[in-house]
Amino acid sequence: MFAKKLMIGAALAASLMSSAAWAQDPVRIALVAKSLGNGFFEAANRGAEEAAKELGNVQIIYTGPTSTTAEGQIEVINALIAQRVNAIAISANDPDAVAPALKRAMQRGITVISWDSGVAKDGRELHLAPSSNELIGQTIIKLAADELPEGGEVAVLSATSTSTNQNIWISEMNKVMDQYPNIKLVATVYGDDLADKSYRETQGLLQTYPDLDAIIAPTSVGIVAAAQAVADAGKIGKVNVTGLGLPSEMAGAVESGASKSFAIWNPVDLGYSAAYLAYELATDKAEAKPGAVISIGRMGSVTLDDANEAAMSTPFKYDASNIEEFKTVF
Ligand code: RAM
Repeated sequence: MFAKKLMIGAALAASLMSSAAWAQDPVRIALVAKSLGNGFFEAANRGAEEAAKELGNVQIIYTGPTSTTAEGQIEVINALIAQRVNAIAISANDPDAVAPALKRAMQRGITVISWDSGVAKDGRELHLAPSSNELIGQTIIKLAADELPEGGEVAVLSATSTSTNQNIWISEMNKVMDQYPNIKLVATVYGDDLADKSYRETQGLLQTYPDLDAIIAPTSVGIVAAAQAVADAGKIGKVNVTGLGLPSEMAGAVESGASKSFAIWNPVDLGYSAAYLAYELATDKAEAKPGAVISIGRMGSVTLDDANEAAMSTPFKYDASNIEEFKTVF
């Protein structure tokens, strides 16, 4: 009898101890990049770490596939489900292909959000876009057009052909092309956010379109490679490379003149905001539903639209006048 009581007591103590230990377990948030080795996602990870420090008791697991494929991300997601993380915040290589794996994660109680590059609505609780898609689409063509007062030929060097964010931005850009009757969009090619493929695709554009005046690369990997290919082809001053890039990676291209200007939002702030949102949902401080106003800490708050989407801020233009100041920031 006594022994039995002792055993019950021990079991109770053990379960109390484990629940106390559970209470101290960190909230584990996986930040899933399109691929590893991309400076944009590394900057976002710095922001996520910043949010973790501010929130306390949060662990960021920065991960992603080695190349920008949905298959690679599905493997990563399955591993995160097995690790029983509390939240997954993903920038998707394909809006649909990763959705089934993410649905499985949600069924197991894992919070799932997308950020940067979205997941189909049923595969995530909310999506955080860096900025308004319309604004980004309008910005990238304006950057090219502003340097071509007489008009000219423009080509797009994108990331992967399934990338949610670039595809939306390009379609928003296409919607306003009639505002630029002198600008002819001659081609759209895909460098898959790989430096070497982006470089080769740029070489292909330069060969196929000898009169090309500008390349719009709405990808931080593509824009650097395109600027390099233009410089190597001796076409600085003839072909202007613009789009979206990191000041730290584009400083040389601005200095050489291969890129007159480009734009981007702050990727550190974006990673910070994504981690913050994942935390708010995972700890039940907020619920993802249309109209919800959710805190993003030092960045303020976001309000979810009917599709549970929100945008963080506006893109900022970088050129010779400010690149020195920002190249050490991100
Ligand atoms: C690349 C990625 C990312 C995009 C930036 C601008 O790093 O494609 O998704 O937001 O470029």
